[in-house]
Amino acid sequence: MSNNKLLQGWRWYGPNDPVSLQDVKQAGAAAIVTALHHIPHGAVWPLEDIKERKELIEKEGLTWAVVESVPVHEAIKTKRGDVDQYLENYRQTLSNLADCGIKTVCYNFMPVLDWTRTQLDLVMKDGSKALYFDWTDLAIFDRYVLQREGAKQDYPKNIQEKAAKRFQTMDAEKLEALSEVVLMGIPSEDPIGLEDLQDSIDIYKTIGKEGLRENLLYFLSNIAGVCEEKGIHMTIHPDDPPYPILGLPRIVSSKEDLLFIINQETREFNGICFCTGSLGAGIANDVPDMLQGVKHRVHFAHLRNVKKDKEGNFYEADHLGGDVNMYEVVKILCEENQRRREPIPFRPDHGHQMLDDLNKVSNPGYSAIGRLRGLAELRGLELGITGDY
Ligand code: DNO
Repeated sequence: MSNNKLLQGWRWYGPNDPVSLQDVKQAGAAAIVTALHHIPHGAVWPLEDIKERKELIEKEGLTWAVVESVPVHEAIKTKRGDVDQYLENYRQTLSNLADCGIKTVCYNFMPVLDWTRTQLDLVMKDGSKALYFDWTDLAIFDRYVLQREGAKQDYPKNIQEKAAKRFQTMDAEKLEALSEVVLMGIPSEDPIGLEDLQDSIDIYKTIGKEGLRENLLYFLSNIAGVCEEKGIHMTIHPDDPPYPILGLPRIVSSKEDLLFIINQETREFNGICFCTGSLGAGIANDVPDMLQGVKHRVHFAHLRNVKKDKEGNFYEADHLGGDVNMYEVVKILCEENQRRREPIPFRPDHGHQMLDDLNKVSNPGYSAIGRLRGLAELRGLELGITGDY
């Protein structure tokens, strides 16, 4: 047993992030979570670029604790003909990172879209703004903008009806704005259009859930060697939101999914990024119970909260304010942390746009002050639980 404190992380988008490293220090975080966003997806991250980023972080007295993310190219997710070249590149990137001492890596296996919301500025009672997901708006995008075949029957009747009605009230500008928000979660360096999205949807139709699971296991078995040799922990991020959307399959949405992944590939390197916000958006998900089930494989955590309504629409709530029992989650994490040699890194995930940040532009969910509040609350919660003053 040790007296580890959880490692307090902060996502930083690199030198172009409007939130500076000095801001991060003032927010009280110790460890940086970042990625080389300038490297095209699928390409090898050069050793030099990794070193340069690491030095930048260390010069400020911080450490680069987690990579979020090394993106998994669509060629791997769909196991395309040229998959082996992309796997080779991925292994090389992991090896380069490990040689620089960075050994915890986050990734996701969501087809095409990395995260999906329908509104970025839902106004809270206190005037702050939150990200929001609304099934009716997604149905409008799906049926009337994307015009996906079979879209209609993928939604419950009441949502179908509401979508048809609301659509009548939306002009071209409103539809365009909705479309922009939905497509924002596509992590591509080139803007992707509706036709590309439709093409991808067709490809995944033939792959299905089982096929996607197989492709994930293929990916894991192909990187296992370098991970084991260099002590790398891979952490898969859950689906956000944890439902199949736009006809795309999902494989990291439920407790069963998480258990499948760690039970099929049992080697220690194969871990989970436990994102309480993503999982918490699932109506059937009991988040503390899920954490109990997989905690031994949690190598990274995103702590954030959501408030759902009975249709399953949700907004991002205060870190200690939504449907996820954050006290239970942090308690389980703290207990697990005592069994570890290395502390488990977490970061306050997202935050409301509030105070001075309401007048600034930042990456959606990643303004400074809302996350600062989240981090402060989570640190206090941890201290209150452990009593380890
Ligand atoms: C959004 C994030 C995701 C996450 C990736 C991990 O705020 O949680 O973009 O970084 O899905 O690969």
